Amino acid sequence: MKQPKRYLVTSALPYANGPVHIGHLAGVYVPSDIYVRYLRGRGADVLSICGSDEHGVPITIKAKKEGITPQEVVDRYHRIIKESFERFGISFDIYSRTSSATHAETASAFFRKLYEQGDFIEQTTEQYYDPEAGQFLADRYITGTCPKCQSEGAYGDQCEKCGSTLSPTELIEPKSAITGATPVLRETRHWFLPLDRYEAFLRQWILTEHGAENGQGREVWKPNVYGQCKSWLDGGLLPRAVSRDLDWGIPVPVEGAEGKVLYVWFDAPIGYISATKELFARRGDAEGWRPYWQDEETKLVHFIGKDNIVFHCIVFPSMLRAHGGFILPENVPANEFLNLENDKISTSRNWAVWLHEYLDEFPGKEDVLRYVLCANAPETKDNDFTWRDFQARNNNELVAIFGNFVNRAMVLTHKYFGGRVPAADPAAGLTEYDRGTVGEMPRIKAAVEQHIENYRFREALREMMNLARLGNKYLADTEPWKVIKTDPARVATILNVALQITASLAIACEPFLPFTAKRLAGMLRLPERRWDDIGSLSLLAAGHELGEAELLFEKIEDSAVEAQLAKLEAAKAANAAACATVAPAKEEPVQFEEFTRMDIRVSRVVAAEPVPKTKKLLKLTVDTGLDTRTIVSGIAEHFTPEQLVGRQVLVLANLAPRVLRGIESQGMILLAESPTGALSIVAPEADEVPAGSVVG
Ligand code: B3M
Ligand code: ZN
Repeated sequence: MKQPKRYLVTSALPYANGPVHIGHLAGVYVPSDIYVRYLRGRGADVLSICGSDEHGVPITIKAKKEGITPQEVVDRYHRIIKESFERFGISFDIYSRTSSATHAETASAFFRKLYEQGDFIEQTTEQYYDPEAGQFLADRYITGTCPKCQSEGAYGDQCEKCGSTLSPTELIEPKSAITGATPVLRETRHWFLPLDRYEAFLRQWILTEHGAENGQGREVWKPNVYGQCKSWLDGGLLPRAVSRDLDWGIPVPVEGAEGKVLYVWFDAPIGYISATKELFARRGDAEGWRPYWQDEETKLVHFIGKDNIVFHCIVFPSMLRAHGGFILPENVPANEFLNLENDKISTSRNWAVWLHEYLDEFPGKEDVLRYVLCANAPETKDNDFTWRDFQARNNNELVAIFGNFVNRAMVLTHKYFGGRVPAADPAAGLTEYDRGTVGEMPRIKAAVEQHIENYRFREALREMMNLARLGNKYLADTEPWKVIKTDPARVATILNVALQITASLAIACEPFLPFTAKRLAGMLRLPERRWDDIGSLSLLAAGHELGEAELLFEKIEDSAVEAQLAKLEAAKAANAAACATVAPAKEEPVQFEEFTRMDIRVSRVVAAEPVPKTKKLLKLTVDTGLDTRTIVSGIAEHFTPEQLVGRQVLVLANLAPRVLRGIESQGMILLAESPTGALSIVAPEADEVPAGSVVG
């Protein structure tokens, strides 16, 4: 589209049934925040809209589980999410919630308009009903045996074991998750949005206007988004129910709809509109929201994760189209998923890095996480977050490149020029090399712009860092610390150039690293600047007094990373323990990678003693070749301490530590158990292998 008059940027509304984790951040909130901060820097009229999604079945399930009301669930998580976004510097203009009165009105009015226009079809279908609880059951409320893989505990909409999509009536021996009763089929009436009626419109709008270069000046959608839309459209669209039998949500606002609420995916995207209204109501400008949603010259962009594509690209646009009078999104830059340490992030397994915990555990390091999540953003494919990579990017990039450059420029200026920006030598002027260096700045600026405007935030970040690299290289090549002895006037020029680059960096890094940008601008005493000042050689006037030099980034030590890894291992162990008590492990093949993660080492028992007041436990001291450590093993009924001391054993050395009877056990001895239950030690033949040898 041609230069928009204003921008409206929305970020997927997180469900208020749990806190936000790094997967959400990398997929949605970090990119959208970079985008809006950049636009603000350019002086654009832009709004960033978000809020909690407070309806839907998962919230009612959570409430039941915890014995509290759904309202209490959403109040709790809304607060946690809102606070952690604020602390993390996500700069929404409003963070609202879908339980607000404005939203109930807006969503009800939206539904009523479509209803009155005859845009819905009403259908009676048969659905499972829990006779004991006296209510219809949402798909997630029904569990049973998967018809595809026979595993138990499959849900009415999906089997998490084999990944099949299911419908509730396919489940073998279905049970209500509320009472355990066997559900019965009952008739129920619902409203459906006949998506098939919008197929032609959607094809034209998505495939033609937003498909490959179209010459109409519309933005071309990302291949993952376009591809998903195309396959939905090619598969043929069907009517979708927009109401549910549930007691939590926005009541269906028509006669005879008692006990029915709007489907959460009907009301949630309308939440973007409600939140915009609220924002302007707070500003005392009740009609101010209209141009953002109604003027064709507004550019609307939805930032979402890939699991939300169909709702934002097919369903919501069809709703907007049916309603009329609202603009459609110009782009929906959905990201793929972020994994954590090679495993899918999972709330139920607690395999996640939670934002509010990170903020507590790494105070002052908001930008480090923003940096790493952007550098690893799953823009075109799923990606992996690892704590080692987090550490390496901090230490090798933020500290060694960005921090180092800024610090050298500041410290040298304090040392040689009393903290005042030196004037470039008027006689000699800039050398050709200097000019080459400063000439790079506009190129870098343009590259960052290009990338951000095309939703390539990783590339944009890399270019921004090139500004720091440029400065670092400039100082390394010009060596002011040597030149000072012979030519102080030249050093004045060098540091003037270096400081101008530093000032440009303070502006360019703002969308990505807002906390750092602020501190850096403070150190430089740089007055408010706009994005377009990047590359200027007069950002800091000669004679301008700098503030004190402080370190922008600090090294992250191994111990910090190890603590995080141990925390994850503990989550895994807790989860494994919970699973083991629920159901015996299923025979699932182990992937080679899983096997290679086990660090099994030949070790020697150097001491052994019974654990007091226990029958089964021995406390062993073993030499793993790497270290000497304690392992508590339940083998006291099979071996005496004397039989063990001096023997070689195999130790699983990277098992998460566990505390048994107050003793921390740091590993596990491998044993073979015969069918009769006799235990024998598994070890290399007669001491031929030195301790520390790796088994695998
Ligand atoms: N709450 C789903 C999600 O968090 C949903 C997004 C709503 S955006 C209107 O994945
Ligand atoms: Zn299955």
